[in-house]
Amino acid sequence: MKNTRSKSTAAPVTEPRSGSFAASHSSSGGELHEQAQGTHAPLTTQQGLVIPDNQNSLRIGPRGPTLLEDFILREKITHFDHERIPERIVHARGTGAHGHFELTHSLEAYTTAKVLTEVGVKTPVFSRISTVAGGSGSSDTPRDVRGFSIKFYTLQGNWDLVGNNIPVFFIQDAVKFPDLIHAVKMESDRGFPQAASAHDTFWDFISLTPESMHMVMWIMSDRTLPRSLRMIEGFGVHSFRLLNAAGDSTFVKFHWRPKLGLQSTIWDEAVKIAGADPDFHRRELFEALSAGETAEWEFAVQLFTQEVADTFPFDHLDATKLIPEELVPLTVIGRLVLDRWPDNFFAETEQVAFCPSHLVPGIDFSNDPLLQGRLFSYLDTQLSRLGSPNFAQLPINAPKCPFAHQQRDGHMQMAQPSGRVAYEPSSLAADSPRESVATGFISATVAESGTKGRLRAESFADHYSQARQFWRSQTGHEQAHIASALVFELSKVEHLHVKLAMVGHMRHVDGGLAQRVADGLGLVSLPAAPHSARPVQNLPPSPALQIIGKMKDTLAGRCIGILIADGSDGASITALKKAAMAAGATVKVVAPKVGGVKLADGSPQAVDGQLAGTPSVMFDAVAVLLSAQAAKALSADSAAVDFVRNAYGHLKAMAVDAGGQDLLQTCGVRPCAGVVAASALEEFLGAAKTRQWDRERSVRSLA
Ligand code: HDE
Repeated sequence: MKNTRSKSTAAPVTEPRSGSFAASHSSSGGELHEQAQGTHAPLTTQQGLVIPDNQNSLRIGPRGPTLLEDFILREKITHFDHERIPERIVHARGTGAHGHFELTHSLEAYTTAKVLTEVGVKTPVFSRISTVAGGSGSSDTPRDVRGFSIKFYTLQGNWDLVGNNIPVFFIQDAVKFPDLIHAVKMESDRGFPQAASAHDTFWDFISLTPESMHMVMWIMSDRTLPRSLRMIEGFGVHSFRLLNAAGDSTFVKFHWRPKLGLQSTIWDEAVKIAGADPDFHRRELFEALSAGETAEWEFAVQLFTQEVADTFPFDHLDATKLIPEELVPLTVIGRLVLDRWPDNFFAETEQVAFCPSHLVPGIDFSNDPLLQGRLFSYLDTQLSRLGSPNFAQLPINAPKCPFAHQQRDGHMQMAQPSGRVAYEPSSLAADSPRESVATGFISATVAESGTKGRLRAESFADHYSQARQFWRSQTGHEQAHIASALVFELSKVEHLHVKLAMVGHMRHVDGGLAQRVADGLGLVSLPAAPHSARPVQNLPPSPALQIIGKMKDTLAGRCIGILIADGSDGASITALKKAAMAAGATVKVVAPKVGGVKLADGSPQAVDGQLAGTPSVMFDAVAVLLSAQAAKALSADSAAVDFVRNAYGHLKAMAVDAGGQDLLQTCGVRPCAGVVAASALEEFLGAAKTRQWDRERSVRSLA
């Protein structure tokens, strides 16, 4: 932490430390201090005391005991001992970035929230994208929902939109959330598996919770395997209300649509990425922002009245349901741009405190029982995580508009309010803050009445129709991935009755799906379907629910890996690099040694990654440009063979020269769509924009 100690009063940075170890030996301490001479502020304790020696603790004699008196050692170690705060019980693993939101279309007719009415105004934001089940040190690519939270620092106070990359949720009532999370997290007795839903307790809970079947379809799809944090959609999930100046309210659902399009990895790839680079998503965003790129989304709304909602074949207050775009179209109203990596991960990404209850005038909650429960949970969790009711004073959480309240004291109070008035109203301080009905937050005036009880609405009882709609909306490739994911997950379940119960539920979704999963599990017969409270409806397919249909025809955000070795042809490398970068891709060169290679003409070529540490799962498409001699040598190197086989198996475009072709042959890769000559640059770059889906059945058995 830096302080304001002025240079003139600062002690010299490097003073001779006679008798100390560092002074008489050229250890790292001695050398570093020499290099640093005159360029750094002096290191101090938290109290501002300059530290003369940061390499040795205070002891009696060079080999004697350490003294308890060493308050500098104790301050440093004590601080270190307390450097972790409790991680989030869910969404512990997250990546954050700063940016802004710009409104392009005013919702003035619907709301008084300035952030949604003042076109062109750039509202600063901080966003955090997370996985749900794993701990903060878990990998980036498990099969999991992604949290997508945005804190808008608006002129009327902070607005937190705390959503997910999936528009529906597992449960209808907040009271089930602890059960759901206990079931999906590591099992209580054994402490595993980490960040994985493929285990008994999760599927046991799900099999007994029919309302989760729609969400199950989403989590078994490739939506839970994003290619990049910049390539996910986002959803506010619940219905909210917008309130206009007249006090009229309109329901709204919030959507984020990624500029780079929706893209996912495939399961085998995601598993291998977790080993190759557990920070795959965090690193990708870091590198993109560092290179001056951005992460961008369109912000869109679905607006509807109670009268329109009454015509839906489901209840919009039920968070296990979505409103198909075909039923209520999306209106794009703005753009979110993330362009700045935080200065400090802990201070910003870890300490940021999102609460769905952080609202601005003109936006209000609906009665969705899941949302209602969340309004309590988040403030409570921040108190436990951040340890103080003063968490809003942390720079990442503080509003950027004027604020004034009478809340005082408490653990880690940073402000020093003056004066004797800490209450409202007061006649003693003329300038003390007062309530303001004209600009304040007003709740929607909604009449509520009813019998008190632990109730669930009848309109929440249809658990399968939208699950079926989701299934029927997918392409054949996506259906195969969903069926295979169910087989994979249930194959990890030890209890047969749980597997049978899940296949039974699938019968309500689609008979063919149930049969495919049963076959994949090796069941001899189809189990009975459970009782369904409502007949399952055949809702019309919604193509907007696909991923493949939403991939964009672009190389932006995609990364091409070129495998080379000594003797590779420099001209081919340069031509490929140039064309790929001109088309918007990034390019990384991989070789057996990170020190570089000697090209065919004897010139040196720098490389970005060592082959053994940079497998092809890091890339969206690959090129293999090798001399005949290098191809022969690499055919005996498993890293090279895996590079080729995995790129092929993960349905990637591949460009090869003659040497590359030799290696492909050794790896058993035959010429097929998407495997092209390195000279056919245009064809290769076209294929690199997508996956070669038709190849899949020839490389993998799918359910
Ligand atoms: Fe959360 N959720 N949640 N959740 N949630 C938390 O708050 C909770 C739900 C979501 O990047 C916790 O600060 C309950 C739905 C995100 O910091 C906690 C229920 C959706 C994040 C909590 C839900 C979400 C959280 C843990 C059922 C999508 C990460 C740490 C009623 C709309 C925020 C924290 C970040 C985090 C409670 C369900 C999204 C415990 C009780 C539905 C993106 O308060």
